[in-house]
Amino acid sequence: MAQRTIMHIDMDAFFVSVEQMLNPELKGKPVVVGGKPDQRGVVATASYEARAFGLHSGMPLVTAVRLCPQAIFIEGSFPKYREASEKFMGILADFSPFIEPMGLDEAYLDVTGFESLHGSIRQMALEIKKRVREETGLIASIGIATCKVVAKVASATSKPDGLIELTAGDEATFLAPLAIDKLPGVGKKTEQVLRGRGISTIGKLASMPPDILKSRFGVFGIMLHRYANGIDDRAISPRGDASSISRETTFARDIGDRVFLSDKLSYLTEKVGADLRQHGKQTRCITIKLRYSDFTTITRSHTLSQSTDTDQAIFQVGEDLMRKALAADRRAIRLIGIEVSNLVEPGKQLSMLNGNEQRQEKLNRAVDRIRTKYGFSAIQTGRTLWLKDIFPEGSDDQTPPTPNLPR
Ligand code: DCP
Ligand code: CA
Repeated sequence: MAQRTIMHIDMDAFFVSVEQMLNPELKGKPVVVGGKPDQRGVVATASYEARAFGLHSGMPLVTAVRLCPQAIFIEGSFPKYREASEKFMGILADFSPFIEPMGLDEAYLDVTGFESLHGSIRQMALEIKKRVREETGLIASIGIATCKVVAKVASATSKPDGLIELTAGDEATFLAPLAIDKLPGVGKKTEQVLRGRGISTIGKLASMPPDILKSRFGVFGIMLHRYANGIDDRAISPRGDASSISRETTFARDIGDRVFLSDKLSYLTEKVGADLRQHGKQTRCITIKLRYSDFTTITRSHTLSQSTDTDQAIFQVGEDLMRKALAADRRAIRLIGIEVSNLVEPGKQLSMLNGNEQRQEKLNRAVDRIRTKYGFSAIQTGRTLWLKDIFPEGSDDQTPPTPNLPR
C-alpha cells in the first residue's frame, strides 16, 4: 500500500468543554458532566482540572464527590453536544472529503497529498485547530501518522490542546513505551490477561510472537500484534451517501421495562424498514444503539450473510442484540435506536424465497402501499399499537425521515 497520511482529531473533555463554552463561569474549574452528586450514575466526562483529582469517565458519581467535593456537577443535555458536534464535523469536512466521523467528538481524515494546499500537513492541522477554536469555542487535539491506530494514539498522547506529527518509520518506536491500555482495542479484560503475562507496554506486546497471541486471542490476537507494531491498513470510510437508515428516540424518563423497550424497538424497526423499502434497498448490517442515564452509549451490530428488507428479519436481529446488551448491563435506558447499513440492491427474486419469507415480503409491500396512501399510523402491528397511547404520533422521531447525511 502506498504511504498515506492520516489525521485523527479529537475534542478535549468534550461534554464539559461544551458546558464551559456556554457558561464561562465554569472555565478553569473542576467540572463533571454525568449527574448531580446525589445521583447514582457515573461520570460521563470530567474537566482536566477535575482529572487532576483522579476523576475520569465511568467513575461512579459518589466516588467523584469523595475525591473532589468542590467539583461542579452538571447533568448535561445531549442536543447541545450534538449541535457542537455538527459544527465540528462541518469544519473538518471543509478540509478533506475523506472524513470518517467516530462518535460525536472525533474523526479521522485522510489527508494524503494535502501538504501542497496548506504548506505542510502540520500547518493544515494548526489551521483546523484554529478554526475549531474560533467557530465552536472548543479545543481539539490532533495526531498525524501513516495509519489510523497510530494517529489515534498520537492525538490521545498529545492532550490537552496537543498536536503530534509522527514521521513514517517511527510508529513502533513511538508506541513502545506506552502502557498497553493506550492501544485501541485493548479493553479492561485484554489488559488484565496481558498484564497477567507480564506484558505491560505496547513495545512488549509488539515483540510477542504473533502465533502465541493468536492461540490466546484468535484473530483479535493478530490484530493486536499488528496494531502494537504500528501496522494498520484500515481505510478511511466516509459515511455520506445514504449508506445507512436509522431511527432513534429519547425517553422522557429512563426505562427499565424490557417488554416496553422491545415494543419500542419494533416500532422504530417498522419505520426503518418502510424507509429501506422505499429506497429500493436491502440491508446486510443491523446496529442497535442504547444510551444509559449517564449518557454512556453503546452500539451492537450484526452482519447478515444474506441481505433483507423485511421488518421481521431486522427486528429479530435487533431484538437479539438488545436482549444480550440488556443482560450484560441492567441499567435503565434513556435512548434507543436502530440502524441498517451496508445497503445493497435487492439480490433475490421473490420466487427464490421460502414460503414464510414470501408471505412476509408480500405483507410488507401491502402495508407500505397502505401507509403511502394513508400515512404511517394507518396500520400498526400488534406489538407497536399500544405505544401510540404513550407516545403521541410525531413526538418521538428525532431523526429526520431521510437516510443519514454526513454526520
Ligand atoms: N463519554 C461518555 N461515557 C464514557 C466516555 C465518554 O458519555 N464512558 C462521552 C463524554 C465525552 C465524550 O463522550 O465528553 C467523548 O469521549 P472521549 O473519550 O473522547 O473523552 P473526552 O472528550 O471527555 O476527553 P478527552 O478526549 O479529552 O480525553
Ligand atoms: Ca474527546
